[in-house]
Amino acid sequence: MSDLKPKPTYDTRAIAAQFSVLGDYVRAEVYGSGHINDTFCLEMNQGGSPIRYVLQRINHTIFKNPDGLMANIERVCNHAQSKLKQSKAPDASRRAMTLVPTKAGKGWLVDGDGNRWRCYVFVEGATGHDIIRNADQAFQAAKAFGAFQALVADLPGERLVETIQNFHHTPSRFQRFQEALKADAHNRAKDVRKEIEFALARANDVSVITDGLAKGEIPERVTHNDTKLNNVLLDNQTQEGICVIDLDTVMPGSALYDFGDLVRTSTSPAAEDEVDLSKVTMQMPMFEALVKGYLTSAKSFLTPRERELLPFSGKLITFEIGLRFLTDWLEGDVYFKIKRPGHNVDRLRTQFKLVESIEAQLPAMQSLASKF
Ligand code: ADP
Ligand code: GN1
Ligand code: MG
Repeated sequence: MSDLKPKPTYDTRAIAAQFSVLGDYVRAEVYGSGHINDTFCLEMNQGGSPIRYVLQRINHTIFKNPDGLMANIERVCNHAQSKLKQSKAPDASRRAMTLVPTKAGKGWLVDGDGNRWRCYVFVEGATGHDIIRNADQAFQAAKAFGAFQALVADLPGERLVETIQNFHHTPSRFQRFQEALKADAHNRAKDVRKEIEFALARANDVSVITDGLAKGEIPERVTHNDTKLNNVLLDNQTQEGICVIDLDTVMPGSALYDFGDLVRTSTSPAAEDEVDLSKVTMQMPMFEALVKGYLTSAKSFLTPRERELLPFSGKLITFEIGLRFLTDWLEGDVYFKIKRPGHNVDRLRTQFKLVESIEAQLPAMQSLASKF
């Protein structure tokens, strides 16, 4: 089983002092449940009132071009803010991420150790949920991610930088899995034999979306690429999907990657790392709410082929992320943050269980999706 690595510590007071934040430093606590970056909730005190910010260290082992990534994010945030201003949307400042500049006027900070830091305005009164509670949340999340795709569809300027090459290229993910299996560098394949068989049996599914993109049957769009439920903040009062966050992977992709990841994270009532697999199941009312919510924002631009593949995308993206957890287990837990030994095994099992559940219901999902 894996050894948990000691967590590095950072001088968040000194980091915060280099951003144009208001008030006096109170504390910065580790925040959220992301698997990739180091996120802190920074609390400042301005004349007795607390002001919060999100301070993040970008994981530059994973994001090898953090400056290109931040340049993408600056463009996306500026574009979103200016469109929101034009539309005179109520509560505009909570509807898109706002970067707080450094005192030197830059969009991000490079510290003495080469770490890249960014600071966002904290969107108050909203929550990123790890587990779906009801169909309205699924509707709201899908509507918000569809609206985000519509928002960035007319992003001016050059093609965005690909912050991780082949991020949703499922055939490449499958190949990497096969290589990790062949090497079995940590002698861990023996613990996941059944899951390895499950993965190998689905080799024929992996190229459906990438082939469609290559042949021009599926259009390339600017997509979010990490549309898990907790990457959209839902307003605590109204439950509206108020702000899409975690913009690291906003880059060229397919709308199906985004819809597929919504199916993965918003149809099952179980946590991604649930150990009781009997809880993992694709719930049709949640899927229906996702389709309705997504089409509310995306109906006008989706092509017939994209519409047709919405249910399948849920199966493929769930399989792909399961495959990535499996690969990370075989490679020694080097990518995703883990909180316990075997964490990646627990995660991959929920994903493959969900794939099974989707497979069993795919015809019904297809007939439902074709009705809207
Ligand atoms: P990761 O890439 O590691 O998933 P995220 O960018 O998703 O990191 O941030 C981690 C968590 O921090 C989110 O799940 C969310 O709860 C919180 N968060 C991030 N940005 C904001 C924000 N601007 N306002 C409020 N909460 C935020
Ligand atoms: C990671 O950053 P976070 O925790 O929102 C990962 C996604 C996976 C997800 C699985 C850059 O997302 O691709 O789908 O974990 N992000 C990256 O929960 O690899
Ligand atoms: Mg996240």
